[in-house]
Amino acid sequence: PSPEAWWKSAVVYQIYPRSFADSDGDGVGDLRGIIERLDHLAALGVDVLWLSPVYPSPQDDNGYDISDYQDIDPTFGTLADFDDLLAAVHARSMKLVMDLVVNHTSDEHPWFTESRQGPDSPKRDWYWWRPARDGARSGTPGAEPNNWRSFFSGSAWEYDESGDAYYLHLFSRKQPDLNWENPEVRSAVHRMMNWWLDRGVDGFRMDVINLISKDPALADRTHHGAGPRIHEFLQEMHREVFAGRPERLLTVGEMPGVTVEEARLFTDPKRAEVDMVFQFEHVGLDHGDGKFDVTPLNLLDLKASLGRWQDGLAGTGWNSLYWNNHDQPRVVSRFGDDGPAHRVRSATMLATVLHLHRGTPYVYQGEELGMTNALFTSIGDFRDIESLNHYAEAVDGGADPARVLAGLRAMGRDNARTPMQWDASPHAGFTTGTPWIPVNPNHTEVNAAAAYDDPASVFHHYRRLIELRHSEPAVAYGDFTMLLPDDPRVYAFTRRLVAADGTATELLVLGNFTGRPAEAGPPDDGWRDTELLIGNVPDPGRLGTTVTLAPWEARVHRRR
Ligand code: TEU
Repeated sequence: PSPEAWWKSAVVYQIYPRSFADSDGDGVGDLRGIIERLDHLAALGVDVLWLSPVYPSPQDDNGYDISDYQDIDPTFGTLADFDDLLAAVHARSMKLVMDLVVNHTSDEHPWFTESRQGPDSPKRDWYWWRPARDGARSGTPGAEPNNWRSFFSGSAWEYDESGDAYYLHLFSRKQPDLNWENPEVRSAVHRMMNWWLDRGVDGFRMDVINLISKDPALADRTHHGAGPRIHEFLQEMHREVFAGRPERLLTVGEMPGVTVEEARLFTDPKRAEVDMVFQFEHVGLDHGDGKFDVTPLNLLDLKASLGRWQDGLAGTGWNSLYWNNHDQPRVVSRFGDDGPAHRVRSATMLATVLHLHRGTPYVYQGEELGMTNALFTSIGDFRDIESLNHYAEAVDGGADPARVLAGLRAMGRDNARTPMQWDASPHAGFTTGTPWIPVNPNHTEVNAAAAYDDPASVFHHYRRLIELRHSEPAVAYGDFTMLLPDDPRVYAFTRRLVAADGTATELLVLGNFTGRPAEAGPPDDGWRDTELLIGNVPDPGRLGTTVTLAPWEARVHRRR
Protein backbone atom coordinates (compact mmCIF):
# COMPACT_ATOMS: atom_id res chain seq x y z
CA PRO A 1 0.00 0.00 0.00
CA SER A 2 1.19 3.51 -0.82
CA PRO A 3 2.20 5.62 2.18
CA GLU A 4 -0.48 8.02 3.41
CA ALA A 5 -0.08 11.63 2.29
CA TRP A 6 1.68 13.75 4.94
CA TRP A 7 -1.17 16.27 5.19
CA LYS A 8 -3.59 13.62 6.47
CA SER A 9 -2.03 13.88 9.92
CA ALA A 10 -1.37 17.62 9.70
CA VAL A 11 -3.19 20.62 11.17
CA VAL A 12 -3.21 23.96 9.36
CA TYR A 13 -3.35 27.35 11.06
CA GLN A 14 -4.67 30.36 9.17
CA ILE A 15 -3.10 33.76 9.74
CA TYR A 16 -4.99 36.88 8.68
CA PRO A 17 -1.92 39.14 8.64
CA ARG A 18 -3.79 42.43 8.96
CA SER A 19 -5.12 41.34 12.39
CA PHE A 20 -2.42 39.05 13.76
CA ALA A 21 0.45 41.13 15.13
CA ASP A 22 1.69 44.63 14.36
CA SER A 23 5.44 45.17 14.78
CA ASP A 24 5.67 48.84 13.75
CA GLY A 25 2.74 50.52 15.48
CA ASP A 26 0.78 51.56 12.38
CA GLY A 27 -2.26 49.62 13.61
CA VAL A 28 -2.08 46.98 10.88
CA GLY A 29 -0.47 43.57 11.38
CA ASP A 30 2.65 42.73 9.38
CA LEU A 31 5.20 40.02 8.54
CA ARG A 32 7.67 41.03 11.27
CA GLY A 33 4.78 40.79 13.73
CA ILE A 34 4.17 37.21 12.61
CA ILE A 35 7.86 36.34 13.02
CA GLU A 36 7.74 37.65 16.60
CA ARG A 37 4.78 35.40 17.41
CA LEU A 38 5.92 32.15 15.81
CA ASP A 39 6.59 30.58 19.19
CA HIS A 40 2.85 30.70 19.90
CA LEU A 41 2.23 28.59 16.80
CA ALA A 42 5.07 26.21 17.51
CA ALA A 43 3.72 25.71 21.05
CA LEU A 44 0.28 24.99 19.63
CA GLY A 45 1.92 22.34 17.47
CA VAL A 46 0.43 23.14 14.08
CA ASP A 47 2.18 21.81 10.99
CA VAL A 48 1.30 24.36 8.34
CA LEU A 49 0.61 28.09 8.29
CA TRP A 50 -1.67 29.54 5.64
CA LEU A 51 -1.15 33.26 5.12
CA SER A 52 -4.06 35.29 3.81
CA PRO A 53 -2.87 37.64 1.01
CA VAL A 54 0.12 39.90 1.69
CA TYR A 55 0.71 41.05 -1.89
CA PRO A 56 0.53 44.69 -3.02
CA SER A 57 -3.12 45.64 -3.03
CA PRO A 58 -5.41 48.68 -2.84
CA GLN A 59 -7.02 46.72 0.05
CA ASP A 60 -10.55 47.12 -1.25
CA ASP A 61 -11.20 43.55 -0.01
CA ASN A 62 -8.32 43.38 2.50
CA GLY A 63 -5.78 42.01 0.05
CA TYR A 64 -8.04 39.70 -1.96
CA ASP A 65 -7.70 42.38 -4.65
CA ILE A 66 -4.10 41.99 -5.82
CA SER A 67 -2.24 44.53 -7.93
CA ASP A 68 1.12 42.69 -8.06
CA TYR A 69 1.42 38.93 -7.57
CA GLN A 70 5.19 38.92 -7.04
CA ASP A 71 5.83 41.36 -4.25
CA ILE A 72 4.75 42.23 -0.70
CA ASP A 73 2.49 45.15 0.20
CA PRO A 74 4.50 47.80 2.09
CA THR A 75 1.84 47.67 4.82
CA PHE A 76 2.99 44.11 5.56
CA GLY A 77 6.71 44.50 4.86
CA THR A 78 9.11 43.58 2.07
CA LEU A 79 10.16 40.49 0.15
CA ALA A 80 13.18 40.32 2.45
CA ASP A 81 10.84 40.19 5.45
CA PHE A 82 8.93 37.46 3.67
CA ASP A 83 12.08 35.40 3.12
CA ASP A 84 12.92 35.83 6.81
CA LEU A 85 9.45 34.66 7.79
CA LEU A 86 9.71 31.63 5.52
CA ALA A 87 13.11 30.71 6.98
CA ALA A 88 11.82 31.17 10.54
CA VAL A 89 8.78 28.99 9.81
CA HIS A 90 10.95 26.27 8.28
CA ALA A 91 13.38 26.49 11.18
CA ARG A 92 10.48 25.45 13.43
CA SER A 93 9.64 22.55 11.10
CA MET A 94 6.44 24.17 9.95
CA LYS A 95 5.36 24.86 6.39
CA LEU A 96 4.02 28.04 4.82
CA VAL A 97 1.17 28.07 2.32
CA MET A 98 0.26 31.22 0.36
CA ASP A 99 -3.15 32.45 -0.69
CA LEU A 100 -3.57 32.21 -4.46
CA VAL A 101 -6.18 34.69 -5.68
CA VAL A 102 -6.44 34.22 -9.43
CA ASN A 103 -10.15 34.24 -10.19
CA HIS A 104 -9.71 38.01 -10.29
CA THR A 105 -7.07 40.70 -9.92
CA SER A 106 -7.34 44.21 -8.59
CA ASP A 107 -8.56 46.78 -11.11
CA GLU A 108 -5.22 48.46 -10.39
CA HIS A 109 -3.21 45.44 -11.57
CA PRO A 110 -1.23 46.43 -14.71
CA TRP A 111 -2.93 43.58 -16.60
CA PHE A 112 -6.27 45.24 -16.04
CA THR A 113 -5.19 48.83 -16.58
CA GLU A 114 -3.82 47.67 -19.94
CA SER A 115 -6.94 45.66 -20.73
CA ARG A 116 -9.08 48.67 -19.95
CA GLN A 117 -7.40 50.82 -22.61
CA GLY A 118 -9.92 49.65 -25.17
CA PRO A 119 -10.87 46.90 -27.62
CA ASP A 120 -7.43 46.95 -29.29
CA SER A 121 -5.46 46.40 -26.11
CA PRO A 122 -3.31 43.25 -26.35
CA LYS A 123 -4.65 42.32 -22.89
CA ARG A 124 -8.30 43.07 -23.74
CA ASP A 125 -9.16 39.37 -23.75
CA TRP A 126 -7.50 38.72 -20.37
CA TYR A 127 -10.74 39.82 -18.70
CA TRP A 128 -14.43 39.41 -19.49
CA TRP A 129 -15.55 42.42 -21.55
CA ARG A 130 -19.05 42.42 -23.01
CA PRO A 131 -21.34 44.95 -24.70
CA ALA A 132 -24.72 45.91 -23.26
CA ARG A 133 -27.57 43.47 -23.66
CA ASP A 134 -29.16 43.34 -27.10
CA GLY A 135 -30.96 46.55 -27.81
CA ALA A 136 -30.12 48.17 -24.48
CA ARG A 137 -28.32 51.47 -24.19
CA SER A 138 -24.94 51.10 -22.43
CA GLY A 139 -24.84 52.29 -18.86
CA THR A 140 -28.61 52.39 -18.37
CA PRO A 141 -30.29 50.28 -15.66
CA GLY A 142 -30.87 46.70 -16.80
CA ALA A 143 -28.47 46.98 -19.73
CA GLU A 144 -25.87 44.72 -18.10
CA PRO A 145 -24.81 41.77 -20.29
CA ASN A 146 -26.50 39.22 -18.00
CA ASN A 147 -28.31 38.94 -14.66
CA TRP A 148 -25.33 37.83 -12.57
CA ARG A 149 -25.09 39.34 -9.12
CA SER A 150 -21.88 40.17 -7.33
CA PHE A 151 -21.16 38.33 -4.05
CA PHE A 152 -20.83 41.83 -2.62
CA SER A 153 -24.29 43.11 -3.73
CA GLY A 154 -25.39 44.71 -6.98
CA SER A 155 -24.71 43.62 -10.54
CA ALA A 156 -21.58 41.64 -11.36
CA TRP A 157 -20.98 43.99 -14.30
CA GLU A 158 -19.37 47.42 -14.30
CA TYR A 159 -19.73 49.74 -17.24
CA ASP A 160 -16.51 51.30 -18.47
CA GLU A 161 -17.02 54.31 -20.70
CA SER A 162 -13.61 54.39 -22.30
CA GLY A 163 -14.20 51.18 -24.27
CA ASP A 164 -18.02 51.38 -24.13
CA ALA A 165 -18.23 47.91 -22.57
CA TYR A 166 -18.86 46.13 -19.29
CA TYR A 167 -16.38 44.00 -17.36
CA LEU A 168 -17.33 41.10 -15.11
CA HIS A 169 -16.59 41.16 -11.39
CA LEU A 170 -18.07 38.36 -9.26
CA PHE A 171 -16.81 40.24 -6.18
CA SER A 172 -16.17 43.99 -5.81
CA ARG A 173 -15.98 46.28 -8.85
CA LYS A 174 -12.32 46.60 -7.94
CA GLN A 175 -11.91 42.81 -8.48
CA PRO A 176 -12.35 42.17 -12.24
CA ASP A 177 -12.51 38.47 -13.17
CA LEU A 178 -9.65 37.04 -15.23
CA ASN A 179 -10.56 35.21 -18.42
CA TRP A 180 -9.12 31.73 -17.99
CA GLU A 181 -10.21 30.78 -21.51
CA ASN A 182 -7.18 32.76 -22.65
CA PRO A 183 -4.05 30.54 -22.54
CA GLU A 184 -1.80 33.56 -21.90
CA VAL A 185 -3.64 34.17 -18.63
CA ARG A 186 -3.14 30.60 -17.54
CA SER A 187 0.56 30.53 -18.32
CA ALA A 188 1.11 33.89 -16.57
CA VAL A 189 -0.51 32.43 -13.44
CA HIS A 190 1.53 29.23 -13.69
CA ARG A 191 4.77 31.23 -13.98
CA MET A 192 3.85 33.24 -10.91
CA MET A 193 3.05 30.11 -8.90
CA ASN A 194 6.35 28.50 -9.88
CA TRP A 195 8.16 31.67 -8.82
CA TRP A 196 6.74 31.36 -5.28
CA LEU A 197 7.42 27.63 -5.05
CA ASP A 198 11.00 28.19 -6.24
CA ARG A 199 11.29 30.75 -3.45
CA GLY A 200 10.42 27.99 -1.00
CA VAL A 201 6.72 28.26 -0.19
CA ASP A 202 4.97 24.99 0.53
CA GLY A 203 1.76 25.27 -1.44
CA PHE A 204 -1.36 27.30 -2.01
CA ARG A 205 -4.83 27.88 -0.65
CA MET A 206 -6.70 28.70 -3.84
CA ASP A 207 -9.33 31.40 -3.53
CA VAL A 208 -12.71 30.60 -5.17
CA ILE A 209 -10.83 28.35 -7.54
CA ASN A 210 -13.94 26.54 -8.81
CA LEU A 211 -15.16 29.85 -10.27
CA ILE A 212 -12.20 30.34 -12.64
CA SER A 213 -13.98 28.43 -15.40
CA LYS A 214 -17.05 30.16 -16.79
CA ASP A 215 -19.22 29.13 -19.67
CA PRO A 216 -18.25 31.73 -22.32
CA ALA A 217 -21.93 32.04 -23.26
CA LEU A 218 -22.35 33.93 -19.96
CA ALA A 219 -26.07 33.15 -19.96
CA ASP A 220 -28.51 34.42 -17.34
CA ARG A 221 -28.68 32.24 -14.24
CA THR A 222 -29.07 32.60 -10.52
CA HIS A 223 -26.08 30.78 -9.02
CA HIS A 224 -22.40 30.96 -9.71
CA GLY A 225 -20.94 27.51 -10.12
CA ALA A 226 -17.98 25.77 -11.68
CA GLY A 227 -17.75 26.17 -15.43
CA PRO A 228 -17.20 23.43 -18.00
CA ARG A 229 -13.37 23.52 -18.08
CA ILE A 230 -12.64 23.57 -14.35
CA HIS A 231 -11.14 20.07 -14.15
CA GLU A 232 -9.06 20.69 -17.26
CA PHE A 233 -7.69 23.96 -15.82
CA LEU A 234 -6.78 22.36 -12.49
CA GLN A 235 -5.12 19.38 -14.16
CA GLU A 236 -3.15 21.69 -16.41
CA MET A 237 -2.10 23.75 -13.37
CA HIS A 238 -0.99 20.56 -11.66
CA ARG A 239 1.13 19.57 -14.66
CA GLU A 240 2.65 23.01 -15.13
CA VAL A 241 3.32 23.79 -11.48
CA PHE A 242 3.21 20.83 -9.09
CA ALA A 243 4.03 17.65 -11.01
CA GLY A 244 7.57 16.43 -10.53
CA ARG A 245 8.41 18.70 -7.62
CA PRO A 246 10.01 16.63 -4.90
CA GLU A 247 8.85 18.88 -2.04
CA ARG A 248 5.94 17.93 0.17
CA LEU A 249 3.38 20.53 -0.87
CA LEU A 250 -0.22 21.25 0.04
CA THR A 251 -3.02 22.49 -2.21
CA VAL A 252 -6.50 23.32 -1.00
CA GLY A 253 -9.15 24.76 -3.27
CA GLU A 254 -11.76 27.06 -1.81
CA MET A 255 -14.98 26.16 -3.63
CA PRO A 256 -18.23 27.92 -2.77
CA GLY A 257 -21.20 25.77 -3.76
CA VAL A 258 -19.16 22.61 -4.41
CA THR A 259 -21.10 19.36 -3.96
CA VAL A 260 -19.67 16.23 -2.39
CA GLU A 261 -19.82 14.44 -5.75
CA GLU A 262 -17.78 17.20 -7.38
CA ALA A 263 -15.38 17.29 -4.43
CA ARG A 264 -14.63 13.61 -4.92
CA LEU A 265 -13.48 14.39 -8.46
CA PHE A 266 -11.44 17.44 -7.39
CA THR A 267 -9.62 15.50 -4.66
CA ASP A 268 -9.18 12.09 -6.25
CA PRO A 269 -5.37 11.76 -6.20
CA LYS A 270 -5.45 9.87 -9.50
CA ARG A 271 -6.90 12.92 -11.25
CA ALA A 272 -4.13 15.23 -9.92
CA GLU A 273 -6.17 18.39 -9.33
CA VAL A 274 -6.02 19.54 -5.66
CA ASP A 275 -5.33 17.74 -2.37
CA MET A 276 -8.52 18.91 -0.67
CA VAL A 277 -11.27 21.50 -0.95
CA PHE A 278 -13.08 23.89 1.35
CA GLN A 279 -16.80 23.23 1.02
CA PHE A 280 -19.50 25.55 2.35
CA GLU A 281 -22.47 23.34 3.17
CA HIS A 282 -22.11 23.26 6.97
CA VAL A 283 -21.52 27.01 7.21
CA GLY A 284 -24.71 27.67 5.25
CA LEU A 285 -27.05 25.68 7.52
CA ASP A 286 -27.98 28.73 9.58
CA HIS A 287 -28.55 30.96 6.56
CA GLY A 288 -32.15 31.84 5.77
CA ASP A 289 -32.96 34.01 2.80
CA GLY A 290 -29.32 34.96 2.25
CA LYS A 291 -26.42 34.77 4.69
CA PHE A 292 -27.48 37.79 6.75
CA ASP A 293 -30.89 36.27 7.46
CA VAL A 294 -29.85 34.10 10.39
CA THR A 295 -31.79 31.01 11.43
CA PRO A 296 -30.87 28.83 14.43
CA LEU A 297 -28.68 25.82 13.72
CA ASN A 298 -30.46 22.47 13.81
CA LEU A 299 -27.94 19.91 15.06
CA LEU A 300 -29.58 17.16 12.98
CA ASP A 301 -28.80 19.15 9.83
CA LEU A 302 -25.18 19.61 10.89
CA LYS A 303 -24.74 15.90 11.53
CA ALA A 304 -26.45 14.96 8.28
CA SER A 305 -24.29 17.38 6.31
CA LEU A 306 -20.87 16.66 7.81
CA GLY A 307 -21.73 12.94 7.91
CA ARG A 308 -22.51 12.94 4.20
CA TRP A 309 -19.16 14.57 3.44
CA GLN A 310 -17.39 12.00 5.61
CA ASP A 311 -19.10 9.16 3.74
CA GLY A 312 -18.77 10.80 0.34
CA LEU A 313 -15.00 11.25 0.59
CA ALA A 314 -14.30 8.10 2.60
CA GLY A 315 -12.71 5.97 -0.11
CA THR A 316 -11.56 8.53 -2.63
CA GLY A 317 -10.67 12.12 -1.82
CA TRP A 318 -10.11 13.97 1.41
CA ASN A 319 -11.96 16.48 3.59
CA SER A 320 -10.87 19.85 4.93
CA LEU A 321 -12.36 20.47 8.36
CA TYR A 322 -13.15 23.97 9.55
CA TRP A 323 -15.52 26.00 11.69
CA ASN A 324 -13.81 29.32 11.17
CA ASN A 325 -11.87 31.43 8.73
CA HIS A 326 -11.66 35.14 7.96
CA ASP A 327 -15.08 35.06 6.25
CA GLN A 328 -17.08 33.37 9.01
CA PRO A 329 -18.37 34.57 12.38
CA ARG A 330 -16.63 33.06 15.44
CA VAL A 331 -17.83 29.51 16.04
CA VAL A 332 -18.15 29.79 19.82
CA SER A 333 -20.62 32.64 19.29
CA ARG A 334 -22.33 30.92 16.38
CA PHE A 335 -22.75 27.24 17.35
CA GLY A 336 -21.63 27.39 21.01
CA ASP A 337 -22.30 29.77 23.91
CA ASP A 338 -19.91 32.69 24.29
CA GLY A 339 -21.21 33.78 27.71
CA PRO A 340 -18.80 33.51 30.65
CA ALA A 341 -20.38 30.31 32.01
CA HIS A 342 -20.00 28.22 28.86
CA ARG A 343 -17.44 29.87 26.58
CA VAL A 344 -14.49 27.59 27.34
CA ARG A 345 -16.60 24.46 27.56
CA SER A 346 -18.46 25.05 24.31
CA ALA A 347 -15.34 26.15 22.41
CA THR A 348 -13.48 23.01 23.46
CA MET A 349 -16.47 20.78 22.68
CA LEU A 350 -16.72 22.22 19.17
CA ALA A 351 -12.97 21.81 18.69
CA THR A 352 -13.05 18.19 19.83
CA VAL A 353 -15.90 17.20 17.55
CA LEU A 354 -14.32 18.88 14.52
CA HIS A 355 -10.75 17.64 15.06
CA LEU A 356 -11.87 14.04 15.54
CA HIS A 357 -13.43 13.90 12.08
CA ARG A 358 -11.51 12.39 9.21
CA GLY A 359 -9.86 15.20 7.27
CA THR A 360 -7.33 17.97 7.71
CA PRO A 361 -8.38 20.46 10.42
CA TYR A 362 -7.90 24.19 9.93
CA VAL A 363 -7.58 26.49 12.96
CA TYR A 364 -8.27 30.18 12.33
CA GLN A 365 -6.28 32.68 14.41
CA GLY A 366 -7.92 33.30 17.78
CA GLU A 367 -10.08 30.17 17.53
CA GLU A 368 -7.48 28.49 19.75
CA LEU A 369 -8.25 31.16 22.37
CA GLY A 370 -12.02 30.83 22.10
CA MET A 371 -12.25 34.34 20.68
CA THR A 372 -15.84 35.52 20.25
CA ASN A 373 -17.79 37.70 17.85
CA ALA A 374 -17.24 41.45 18.13
CA LEU A 375 -19.53 43.94 19.84
CA PHE A 376 -20.47 46.04 16.83
CA THR A 377 -23.28 48.49 17.53
CA SER A 378 -23.59 50.80 14.53
CA ILE A 379 -22.81 50.46 10.83
CA GLY A 380 -19.82 52.74 11.43
CA ASP A 381 -18.13 49.89 13.35
CA PHE A 382 -17.94 47.71 10.23
CA ARG A 383 -15.01 47.79 7.81
CA ASP A 384 -15.79 44.92 5.44
CA ILE A 385 -16.94 45.76 1.93
CA GLU A 386 -19.40 42.85 1.93
CA SER A 387 -21.16 44.18 5.05
CA LEU A 388 -21.09 47.81 3.97
CA ASN A 389 -22.47 47.06 0.49
CA HIS A 390 -25.14 44.76 1.87
CA TYR A 391 -26.27 47.38 4.37
CA ALA A 392 -26.48 50.12 1.75
CA GLU A 393 -28.38 47.93 -0.69
CA ALA A 394 -30.82 46.54 1.89
CA VAL A 395 -31.57 49.88 3.53
CA ASP A 396 -31.95 51.59 0.12
CA GLY A 397 -34.42 48.85 -0.73
CA GLY A 398 -36.55 49.75 2.29
CA ALA A 399 -35.35 47.17 4.85
CA ASP A 400 -35.42 48.08 8.55
CA PRO A 401 -31.88 49.28 9.40
CA ALA A 402 -32.00 47.69 12.87
CA ARG A 403 -32.82 44.30 11.36
CA VAL A 404 -30.09 44.58 8.74
CA LEU A 405 -27.63 45.49 11.46
CA ALA A 406 -28.66 42.47 13.53
CA GLY A 407 -27.82 40.25 10.56
CA LEU A 408 -24.42 41.87 10.12
CA ARG A 409 -23.68 41.55 13.81
CA ALA A 410 -24.31 37.82 13.70
CA MET A 411 -22.79 36.95 10.32
CA GLY A 412 -20.49 39.81 9.28
CA ARG A 413 -16.94 38.85 8.35
CA ASP A 414 -15.46 41.55 10.59
CA ASN A 415 -16.32 39.30 13.55
CA ALA A 416 -13.35 37.19 12.53
CA ARG A 417 -11.12 40.15 11.81
CA THR A 418 -10.81 41.95 15.14
CA PRO A 419 -7.20 41.86 16.35
CA MET A 420 -5.64 38.76 17.84
CA GLN A 421 -5.85 38.93 21.65
CA TRP A 422 -2.32 38.36 22.95
CA ASP A 423 -2.66 39.83 26.44
CA ALA A 424 -4.79 42.02 28.71
CA SER A 425 -3.02 45.29 27.90
CA PRO A 426 -4.69 48.09 25.90
CA HIS A 427 -5.14 46.87 22.29
CA ALA A 428 -4.43 43.33 23.54
CA GLY A 429 -0.73 43.41 22.70
CA PHE A 430 -1.65 43.52 19.01
CA THR A 431 -0.30 47.01 18.38
CA THR A 432 1.16 50.00 20.18
CA GLY A 433 -0.77 52.27 17.80
CA THR A 434 -4.45 52.50 16.96
CA PRO A 435 -5.75 49.20 15.56
CA TRP A 436 -7.41 49.41 12.12
CA ILE A 437 -10.46 47.79 13.72
CA PRO A 438 -11.08 47.90 17.47
CA VAL A 439 -9.98 45.08 19.74
CA ASN A 440 -12.75 43.10 21.41
CA PRO A 441 -13.16 44.48 24.96
CA ASN A 442 -13.19 40.93 26.32
CA HIS A 443 -9.44 40.69 25.63
CA THR A 444 -8.90 41.47 29.32
CA GLU A 445 -10.09 37.89 29.99
CA VAL A 446 -9.80 36.16 26.63
CA ASN A 447 -6.12 36.32 25.66
CA ALA A 448 -3.12 34.13 24.93
CA ALA A 449 -1.09 35.09 27.99
CA ALA A 450 -3.90 34.02 30.32
CA ALA A 451 -4.47 30.85 28.32
CA TYR A 452 -0.83 29.68 28.57
CA ASP A 453 -1.09 29.70 32.37
CA ASP A 454 -4.34 27.75 32.55
CA PRO A 455 -4.11 24.03 31.77
CA ALA A 456 -7.87 23.93 31.16
CA SER A 457 -7.78 26.78 28.61
CA VAL A 458 -9.06 26.56 25.06
CA PHE A 459 -5.45 26.94 23.90
CA HIS A 460 -4.19 23.88 25.77
CA HIS A 461 -7.19 21.90 24.59
CA TYR A 462 -6.38 22.69 20.94
CA ARG A 463 -2.73 21.83 21.64
CA ARG A 464 -3.79 18.42 23.01
CA LEU A 465 -6.11 17.78 20.04
CA ILE A 466 -3.29 18.53 17.61
CA GLU A 467 -0.94 16.28 19.55
CA LEU A 468 -3.58 13.53 19.46
CA ARG A 469 -3.82 13.72 15.67
CA HIS A 470 -0.04 13.36 15.49
CA SER A 471 0.18 10.46 17.94
CA GLU A 472 -2.98 8.39 17.38
CA PRO A 473 -3.19 7.03 13.83
CA ALA A 474 -6.93 6.34 14.18
CA VAL A 475 -7.53 10.11 14.36
CA ALA A 476 -5.79 10.74 11.08
CA TYR A 477 -6.60 7.60 9.12
CA GLY A 478 -9.51 5.77 10.79
CA ASP A 479 -12.89 5.15 9.15
CA PHE A 480 -15.78 7.32 10.32
CA THR A 481 -19.19 6.07 11.46
CA MET A 482 -21.91 8.49 12.54
CA LEU A 483 -24.00 7.45 15.57
CA LEU A 484 -27.30 8.84 16.91
CA PRO A 485 -28.19 10.75 13.71
CA ASP A 486 -31.61 11.61 15.19
CA ASP A 487 -30.44 12.83 18.59
CA PRO A 488 -31.03 16.60 18.64
CA ARG A 489 -28.48 17.24 21.42
CA VAL A 490 -25.53 14.87 21.18
CA TYR A 491 -23.02 14.60 18.32
CA ALA A 492 -21.62 11.07 18.40
CA PHE A 493 -19.39 9.01 16.12
CA THR A 494 -16.70 6.38 16.05
CA ARG A 495 -13.39 6.20 14.23
CA ARG A 496 -11.86 2.80 13.52
CA LEU A 497 -8.47 1.80 12.20
CA VAL A 498 -7.11 -1.67 11.61
CA ALA A 499 -3.31 -1.75 11.74
CA ALA A 500 -1.10 -3.85 9.49
CA ASP A 501 -0.82 -6.50 12.22
CA GLY A 502 -4.62 -6.79 12.40
CA THR A 503 -5.20 -4.94 15.69
CA ALA A 504 -8.14 -2.59 15.58
CA THR A 505 -8.25 0.73 17.38
CA GLU A 506 -11.63 2.28 17.89
CA LEU A 507 -12.43 5.78 19.15
CA LEU A 508 -15.79 6.97 20.45
CA VAL A 509 -16.44 10.71 20.27
CA LEU A 510 -19.32 12.34 22.17
CA GLY A 511 -20.19 16.05 22.17
CA ASN A 512 -23.10 17.71 23.95
CA PHE A 513 -24.28 20.60 21.76
CA THR A 514 -26.50 22.07 24.49
CA GLY A 515 -26.19 23.97 27.74
CA ARG A 516 -28.07 21.24 29.62
CA PRO A 517 -27.01 17.73 30.66
CA ALA A 518 -27.65 15.14 27.94
CA GLU A 519 -27.78 11.36 28.06
CA ALA A 520 -25.98 9.24 25.53
CA GLY A 521 -24.69 5.71 25.38
CA PRO A 522 -21.97 3.83 23.55
CA PRO A 523 -23.22 1.90 20.52
CA ASP A 524 -22.62 -1.52 22.13
CA ASP A 525 -21.46 -2.99 25.43
CA GLY A 526 -17.86 -3.35 24.32
CA TRP A 527 -16.99 0.08 25.68
CA ARG A 528 -16.70 -0.72 29.41
CA ASP A 529 -12.95 -0.92 29.39
CA THR A 530 -11.72 2.16 27.64
CA GLU A 531 -9.19 4.87 28.02
CA LEU A 532 -10.26 8.52 28.04
CA LEU A 533 -8.04 10.22 25.46
CA ILE A 534 -9.29 13.76 25.87
CA GLY A 535 -12.19 15.54 27.51
CA ASN A 536 -13.18 19.02 28.61
CA VAL A 537 -14.65 18.50 32.10
CA PRO A 538 -12.64 17.84 35.29
CA ASP A 539 -13.80 14.30 36.20
CA PRO A 540 -15.73 12.79 33.34
CA GLY A 541 -16.00 9.34 34.89
CA ARG A 542 -16.21 5.99 33.12
CA LEU A 543 -18.38 5.00 30.25
CA GLY A 544 -21.31 2.86 31.44
CA THR A 545 -24.24 1.64 29.41
CA THR A 546 -25.31 5.24 29.38
CA VAL A 547 -23.49 8.39 30.29
CA THR A 548 -24.78 11.80 31.24
CA LEU A 549 -22.79 14.48 29.49
CA ALA A 550 -22.41 17.79 31.28
CA PRO A 551 -23.45 20.96 29.41
CA TRP A 552 -21.19 21.32 26.33
CA GLU A 553 -19.12 18.33 27.43
CA ALA A 554 -16.95 16.48 24.90
CA ARG A 555 -14.99 13.28 25.38
CA VAL A 556 -13.04 10.82 23.31
CA HIS A 557 -12.66 7.20 24.47
CA ARG A 558 -10.36 4.58 22.96
CA ARG A 559 -10.64 0.82 23.02
CA ARG A 560 -8.33 -1.74 21.55
O1 TEU B 1 -14.29 34.02 -0.40
C1 TEU B 1 -15.22 33.48 -1.26
C2 TEU B 1 -16.62 33.28 -0.81
O2 TEU B 1 -17.35 32.69 -1.55
C3 TEU B 1 -17.24 33.77 0.44
O3 TEU B 1 -16.89 33.12 1.58
C4 TEU B 1 -17.17 35.26 0.51
O4 TEU B 1 -16.14 35.67 1.32
C5 TEU B 1 -18.42 35.88 1.05
O5 TEU B 1 -18.45 35.71 2.42
C6 TEU B 1 -19.66 35.45 0.42
O6 TEU B 1 -20.74 35.88 1.19
C7 TEU B 1 -13.01 34.29 -0.85
C8 TEU B 1 -12.20 34.92 0.27
O7 TEU B 1 -12.07 33.99 1.30
C9 TEU B 1 -12.86 36.19 0.67
O8 TEU B 1 -12.24 36.79 1.77
C10 TEU B 1 -12.82 37.12 -0.52
O9 TEU B 1 -13.53 38.28 -0.22
C11 TEU B 1 -13.39 36.48 -1.77
O10 TEU B 1 -12.98 35.15 -1.97
C12 TEU B 1 -12.95 37.25 -2.98
O11 TEU B 1 -11.60 37.07 -3.19
